[in-house]
Amino acid sequence: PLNFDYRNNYPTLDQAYLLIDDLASKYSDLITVTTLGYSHQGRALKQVKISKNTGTSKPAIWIEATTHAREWVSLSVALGIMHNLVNAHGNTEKASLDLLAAFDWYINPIHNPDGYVYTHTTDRLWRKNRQIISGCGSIVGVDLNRNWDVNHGGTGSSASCSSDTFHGGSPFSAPETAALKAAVEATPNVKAFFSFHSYSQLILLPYAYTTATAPNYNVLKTMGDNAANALYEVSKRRFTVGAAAQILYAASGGAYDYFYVSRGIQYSFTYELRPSGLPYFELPAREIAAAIDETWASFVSFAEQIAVA
Ligand code: 0X9
Ligand code: ZN
Repeated sequence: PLNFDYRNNYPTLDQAYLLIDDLASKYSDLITVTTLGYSHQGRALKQVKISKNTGTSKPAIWIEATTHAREWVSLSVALGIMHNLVNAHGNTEKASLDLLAAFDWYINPIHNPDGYVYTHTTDRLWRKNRQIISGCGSIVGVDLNRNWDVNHGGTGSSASCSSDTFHGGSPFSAPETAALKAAVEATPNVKAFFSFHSYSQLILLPYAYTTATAPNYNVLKTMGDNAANALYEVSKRRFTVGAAAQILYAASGGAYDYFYVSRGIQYSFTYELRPSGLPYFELPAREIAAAIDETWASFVSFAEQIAVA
């Protein structure tokens, strides 16, 4: 069995995929790993389903991480969530809720494997995927968090190939977003969706694409505040909670807005994990464990609140 210490080291793509397969074979009664699609360069996009057979159908919660290649801690947190969900079969120390009795969990821990590999081999601060686009010459890459079909091409995204927020030629022109869209939409009864990014220490609520206030903003704000308080209890770190376009910046074509606006998923959130500022995307490996533990506390709080919402 693989012995990779994901709480203190950042894995390569191969190490992360081995770790996921290893966890799945160890908890084969709970975890099913499938391939939800393929990246531009042909890498598998892994889908991890965590589900306890209780003889009842449960609402689903979807999670995606590592959309932006350089945001390595988002993968670490996704790995931490998977481990924590299965290690105590969803009954965790802090949770009053049996997380596996309440929900089926679906995780795409590395939404952008091509970009992730590139950050390990060539450019630590690469953000987009590595897609070759007709009309862009030798300039590659689509910002996967601008490629979804929600005000595509609008505010906070760029039509320029060389931009880090290049939205791509059309919605779902990136194979990664098209595949995740299809996978989520093939999942029955999705109650919540979470995207994990870094950095800034924020819990973002809809909308990102407009500064308008979302219909259930007050409910989401209360949930987010409770989650941020749970996080604070663990690490004394403050995460700010609010609508993305109001507290960060407006950005069209994002995943969590898509599921909220276009698919009617009422509980849709984006985390911006630690740090709050410097050293930005390059969170030291010695902080991974703390990032996992604080995020987990807030995530459990979200799950408990969503279960009764
Ligand atoms: O710009 C993004 O896609 C996210 N920030 S990041 O630094 N991780 O790239 C924010 C996404 C949600 N918020 C907005 N779209 N405003
Ligand atoms: Zn990001």
